Amino acid sequence: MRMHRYAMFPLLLAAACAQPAPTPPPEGEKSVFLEDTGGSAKGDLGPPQGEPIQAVLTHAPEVPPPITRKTPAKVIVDLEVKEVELPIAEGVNYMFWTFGGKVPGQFIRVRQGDTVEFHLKNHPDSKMPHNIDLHAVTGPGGGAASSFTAPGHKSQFTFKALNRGLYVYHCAVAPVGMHVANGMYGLILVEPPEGLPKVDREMYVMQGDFYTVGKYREKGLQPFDMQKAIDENATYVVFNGSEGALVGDNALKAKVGETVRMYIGNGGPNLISSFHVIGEIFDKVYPEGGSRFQENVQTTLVPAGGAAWAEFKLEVPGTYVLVDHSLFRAFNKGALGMLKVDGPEDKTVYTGKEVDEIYLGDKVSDPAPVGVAAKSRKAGELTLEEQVAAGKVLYQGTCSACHRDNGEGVPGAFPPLAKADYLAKMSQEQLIVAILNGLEGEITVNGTVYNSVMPPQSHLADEDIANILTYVLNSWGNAGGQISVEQVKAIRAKTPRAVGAGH
Ligand code: HEC
Ligand SMILES: [Cu+2]
Repeated sequence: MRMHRYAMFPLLLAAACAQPAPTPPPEGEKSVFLEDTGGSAKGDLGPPQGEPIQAVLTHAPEVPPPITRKTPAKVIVDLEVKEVELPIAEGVNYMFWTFGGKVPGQFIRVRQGDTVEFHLKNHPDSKMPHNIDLHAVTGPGGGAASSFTAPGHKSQFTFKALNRGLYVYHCAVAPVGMHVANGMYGLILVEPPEGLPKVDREMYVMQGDFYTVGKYREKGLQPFDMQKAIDENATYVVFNGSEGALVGDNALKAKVGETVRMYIGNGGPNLISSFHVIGEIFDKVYPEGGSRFQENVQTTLVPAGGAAWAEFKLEVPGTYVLVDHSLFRAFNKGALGMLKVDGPEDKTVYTGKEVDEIYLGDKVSDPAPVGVAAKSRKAGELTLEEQVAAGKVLYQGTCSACHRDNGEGVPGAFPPLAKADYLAKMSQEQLIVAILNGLEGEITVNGTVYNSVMPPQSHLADEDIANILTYVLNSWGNAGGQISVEQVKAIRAKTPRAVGAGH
């Protein structure tokens, strides 16, 4: 690609002669403008001026402040690689490899024409060597070969940011896929010389796919699974490094009337994101992080190792849900975030109720009890109350869509679980089998005949099934009882899988 770009030089240079360059370089400076494409020109704007500047780096979802400088500078970026154990989901930890201590890596912001002096440090506690390949670099490997850094070492290289745009950076030490799968990516914005139009808020959201030995939400510290990664069979697909990064109290926030610029990256390593905000239309999208924009966009494709940014105005309050619109990723692998917008209603734009609790399932309630129960079980001190509390959260995310929060079901469609005589007659084993393999055919519950299908729920972890059923048995006037993980595990092991059941 880079070769190709240079091969076209003479041709584009000739075309550029006919048009004035958008921001002329200082007198006498050599520069290369290709073509006036509304601020997209590539160019060396001359040598850095003034004292070197230390780049402000931010953790997602924060973005460094806009650059107001009118001249190129020497910008120093100090980025530290750390291998850290952090939650990827409630009660589930993962050993992330990070640029700056979190996933995604810290956001870097420079101006086109800046000379970037890059310092990469690898923390002494790291187990692995790491490096950095910035897609904003013009030069072999994007900096990778010059930045190979062993634990407890630091490296330095310098590049000139010739092209404006929003770029991914990532580690490129072999096995590259594994370093990226462990969270080694972030974004660097190269602002055009004239800057970007002013907006009220900027935010940083980056998607990534993760591969763990345990299944989705299986508790404890989960190791990386190389085979799943090779098979592109993601266990988690998340925004900003964990399932909970942008939900509940961590939701993104804005106010009615504000304009938002959302920088969206995708670290991959494997999956392409169909990025969508439920209830919003992107007024503008700069696809692939390039110079030109598209307008009135619903869902924008963000490639693995690519980026885009979206700009939109918020007209009405409420909770806007960020998803990868490959929906099983959103609802079964974690690719779900929230933008909470406060302010006055505008009934002429939208009238209705806001968050749909069933649609969002357990994402709206506090998942903390699930983690508490997992910890207690590990310590061998799990109580009935803890199981019930965890089961309630999980029930709301899975069963309540049909059986409702109050266990009353929906007349004619979904049988009640509250004071259900059918449930009361089931043995604990039958109950577990029904969850694993689903239930179909005619059944009579509290005098009403149902002849429908309950889909298998075997994607749930053993621990989650135990907690949900314990909650159901102890709620709404049911007879009580307790179901353990060991019971579920044993029954799963000897129960033949129903057609269509996962895992
Ligand atoms: C997609 C809708 C749906 C979901 C989700 C669902 N069920 Fe069901 N469930 C049904 C239907 C429909 C039946 C009746 C099946 C039949 O007619 O044979 C049923 C039957 C049952 C029964 C036996 C009948 C009764 O009322 O006692 C139990 C117990 C039960 N479900 C528990 C659960 C639990 C626990 C969950 C969550 C892990 C769950 N279900 C999730 C639709 C669902
Ligand atoms: Cu690495």
